[in-house]
Amino acid sequence: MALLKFLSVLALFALLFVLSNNGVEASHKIYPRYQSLSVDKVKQIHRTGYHFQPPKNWINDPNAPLYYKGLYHLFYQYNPKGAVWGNIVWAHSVSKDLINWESLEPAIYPSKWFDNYGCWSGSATILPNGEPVIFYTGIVDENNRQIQNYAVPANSSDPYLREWVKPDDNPIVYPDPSVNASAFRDPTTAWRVDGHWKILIGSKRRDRGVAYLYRSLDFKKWFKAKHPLHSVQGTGMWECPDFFPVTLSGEEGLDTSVGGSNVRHVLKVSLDLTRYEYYTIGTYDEKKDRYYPDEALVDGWAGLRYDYGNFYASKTFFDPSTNRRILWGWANESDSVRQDKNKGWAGIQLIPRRVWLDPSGKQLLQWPVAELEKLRSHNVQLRNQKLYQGYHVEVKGITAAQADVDVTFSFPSLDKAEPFDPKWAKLDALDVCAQKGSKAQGGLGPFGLLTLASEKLEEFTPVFFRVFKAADKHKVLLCSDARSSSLGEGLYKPPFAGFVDVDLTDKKLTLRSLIDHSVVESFGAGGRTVITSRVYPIIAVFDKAHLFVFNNGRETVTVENLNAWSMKVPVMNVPVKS
Ligand code: DQQ
Repeated sequence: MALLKFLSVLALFALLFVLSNNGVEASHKIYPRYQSLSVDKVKQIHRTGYHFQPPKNWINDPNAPLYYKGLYHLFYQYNPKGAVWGNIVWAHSVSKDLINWESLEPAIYPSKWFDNYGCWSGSATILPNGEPVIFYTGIVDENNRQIQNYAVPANSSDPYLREWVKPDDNPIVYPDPSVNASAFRDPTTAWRVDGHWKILIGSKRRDRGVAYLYRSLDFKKWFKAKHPLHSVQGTGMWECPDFFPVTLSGEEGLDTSVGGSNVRHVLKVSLDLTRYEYYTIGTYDEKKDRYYPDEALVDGWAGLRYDYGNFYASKTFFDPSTNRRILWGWANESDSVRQDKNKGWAGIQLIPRRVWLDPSGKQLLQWPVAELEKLRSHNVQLRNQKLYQGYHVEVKGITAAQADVDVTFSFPSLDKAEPFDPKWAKLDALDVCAQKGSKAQGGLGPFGLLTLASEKLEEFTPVFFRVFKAADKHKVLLCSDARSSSLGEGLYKPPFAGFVDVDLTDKKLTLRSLIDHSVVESFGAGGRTVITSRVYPIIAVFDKAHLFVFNNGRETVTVENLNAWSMKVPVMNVPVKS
């Protein structure tokens, strides 16, 4: 009887869903001329050497990362027919170490009425019996109306999880008439409190970003909670929400259902309007199912970011084999759609990062997974290299187009730091970086790395610090500035920047940059501020790329210790041998 009642409610919702317009609107840009234009030739020049990418075509969001029976799985949004967004399926790769990847056939692709127009982003949950379930967004019509579906492995004894089935009781969640049906997507990993499972779905109400909460007792029937977990006026559509606990004591990651007094929660959202993300750290009230971000943090566009550069649609997962929480993020191209079509590929996944709570509790810290270090080969070092004003010194002997660099700078005092103009308090770090680039002489800084540089510096991407003296304390700016990165045309070459909340008592700043042909991922001060730039040099390519350390500040800076490694090429999406 109860089942009958449930089915009729479901049928009513289905009917309402089909009949109603639910505020449908266009959101994802379609390129009819290009989206199914098959790629005959892939241009090699800016392809990455050790970042995750398939042999050709378009990729976007990382989906449902998970660890199962000794293998890491990464699914991702993929266009099997072309190099621009469209025809989206879930491509699937597996790895033993997060660095070497083998590819499998797409796991989830349009095949049912509830996903015929696309299989958009989603997440995986590992059930108490150890088996994974995927939740994803199905597109049901040309207007991109969205519902949530689930898929399970056809054979859970297969560690490769090759085949996924979509049971007949799909979909699991319809947008009710109060929800904007074309802005209702990207279900999170589920977590469980007192026997109740919960998930979030990203959405918006007018220009308010919303994370709707759904609950279930049996993981099949899902009911919308009376109020969202959280929402913020003026932030627009929240894509790819991610909600997870972090421990107050140490660096270990926690399974998504862990709660208690030793835990804080993180809510990250990807802002469709700005195409960047922000996160807050806060308290999750498990009884009321409400999330309260810490008051000292900005809960909006100017909030904390995992990455102040080209980084979007990210997702974390808990790795039970090493007790880490690992973050995946997608970096789009910064060239034009036409150039992508000509390259035959677009998009990379950035190197997975371990994330944990800074002991201050005020922000997260990130670091590339340790497995990346297996790719380090030839090593060169600089020790106690003084950088006087105007100096740049080449780091010779490595493949500068494909490298990992880790450097500690020191300075004798903070006295020469330039004053921080109070007017800048209203500006983004990015605007300060735009005004005070790497070439403008400073007091303490700019100093740092010139990555992907041509020998005569016609092209270079500087990653650098500038230290300012504000009324109450010093302010450290980290910039990754693409403005001089290429002589090529039709490219987006922004300066990216973030402030670094770091203690300068020891008068040192560290920087690690992962350089890989068309991407530079930089971790300032041990992962306190991270910035990714996509760049397309035309001179500084392959063995014509150089790496320098530089200083354009009046204060002399010392490279206390620099290690740079040439990076090897991992196995990258070679099909699994069956
Ligand atoms: N990309 C997916 C959506 C998601 C967006 C579609 C974020 O599910 O909201 O490819 O990049």
